[in-house]
Amino acid sequence: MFQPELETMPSEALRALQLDRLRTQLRRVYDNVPLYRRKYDEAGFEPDSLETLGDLKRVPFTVKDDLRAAYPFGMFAVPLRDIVRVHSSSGTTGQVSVVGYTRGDIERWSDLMARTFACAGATADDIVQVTYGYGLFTGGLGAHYGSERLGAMTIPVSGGNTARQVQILKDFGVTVLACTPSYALLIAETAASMGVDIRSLPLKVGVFGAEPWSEAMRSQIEDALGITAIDIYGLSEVMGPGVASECRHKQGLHVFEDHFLIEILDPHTMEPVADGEQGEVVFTTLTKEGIPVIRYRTRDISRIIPGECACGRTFRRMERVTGRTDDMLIIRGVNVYPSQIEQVLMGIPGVAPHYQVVLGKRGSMDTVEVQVEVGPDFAFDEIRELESLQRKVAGAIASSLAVSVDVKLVEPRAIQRSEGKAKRVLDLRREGE
Ligand code: DLL
Repeated sequence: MFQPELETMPSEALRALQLDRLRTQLRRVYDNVPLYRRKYDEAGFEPDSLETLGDLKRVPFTVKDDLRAAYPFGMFAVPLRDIVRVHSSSGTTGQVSVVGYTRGDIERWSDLMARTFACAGATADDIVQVTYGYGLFTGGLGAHYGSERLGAMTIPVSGGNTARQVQILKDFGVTVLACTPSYALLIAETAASMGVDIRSLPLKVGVFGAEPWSEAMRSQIEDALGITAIDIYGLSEVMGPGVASECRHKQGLHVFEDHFLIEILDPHTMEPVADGEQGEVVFTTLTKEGIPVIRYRTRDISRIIPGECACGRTFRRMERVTGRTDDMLIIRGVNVYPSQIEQVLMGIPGVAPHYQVVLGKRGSMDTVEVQVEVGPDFAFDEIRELESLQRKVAGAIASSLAVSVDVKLVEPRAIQRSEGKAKRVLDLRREGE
């Protein structure tokens, strides 16, 4: 562990620390950010009136539109001269949100990312290839500072140029790879086409996140690269990567609760769900100075995994994020996340781990087509085999998810590869796409 005294804190002490930090944080946002002052005044919420963590339910939410409306710096809680860095959310639609970090924020973020690498089993002896994009995206620089803080040798490759990624992995004897899970698969695929046996390299662990991925995808990646794959989670508005991380037990992601308060709420009623139930993840930052967020609605769906973890960390664990409320497909009334489709696809022999869900329209009817690549050894011109596999895929989706979708098998490499976050849903119903 990178900070064992904090990571194993008894839960009573942790709750007391959280309450203390929360009270300070509420006072700071009320005094320094007009949006919070206005919201709290309107709701009749007096920041100093918070006496227990349970009182949090009286505090108004913060949503992505608040950050967008405040573009670029309107929600910063410190003067701009105290901000030493900005990043932005990847925002595929509309205005991006800009987040600012004080020197103290960068310090804490570095510690939390060092914790993340340590959670994955990395130490100062490791050689870390950072393949998350450097730039406004939080992935690259976040991982970079954490890896350096841990004392590991850090290679700032950033994303792209996959052949060079493979060359560096091999030549530098890289032991830890940090990138999106979909890019890890592309690296494996590229290595194979270059004649590099990636499984025999010193690479032993992957620190993967920034997009939803299924347990079945994890097995595929672990198998293709010959490594242990660890899920890491975070979001720009809350800090970037380093909000939660799996440990070597891979039984959910420890939320770094000394810095972030997690709530799981029913996305319709916004009431807490019962322990262990799924809901929308809502975070409150407890130590951020540049742009604290209070009860920020992430739209990510997860649940708290009850019980203790064998690693000894006392921070509660959230389950891997299945998807975002805005990625959820409603297929003939059934709610489905692309990652659930992925989980089914990955269990079918002959199918490759590359897929896309294409939404279209036939007349006034919405259509859903799952396009998935066949494996490299599949005889694509054998019509009968193709049809049989197609039926098998459609049948597996129907029986696991209770929805019927059109399935289209496509040739190897027909699905566009991604060097960052994979685009799993292609919506042709919208104009301009
Ligand atoms: O993706 C931060 C990050 C970088 C996390 C590198 C992990 C590794 P954003 O670009 O703001 O920040 O996107 C945040 O990505 O709300 C989730 O929907 C999704 N996401 C992030 N990590 C995971 C994960 C970074 N492990 C949004 N599993 C979040 C599923 C994830 N979804």
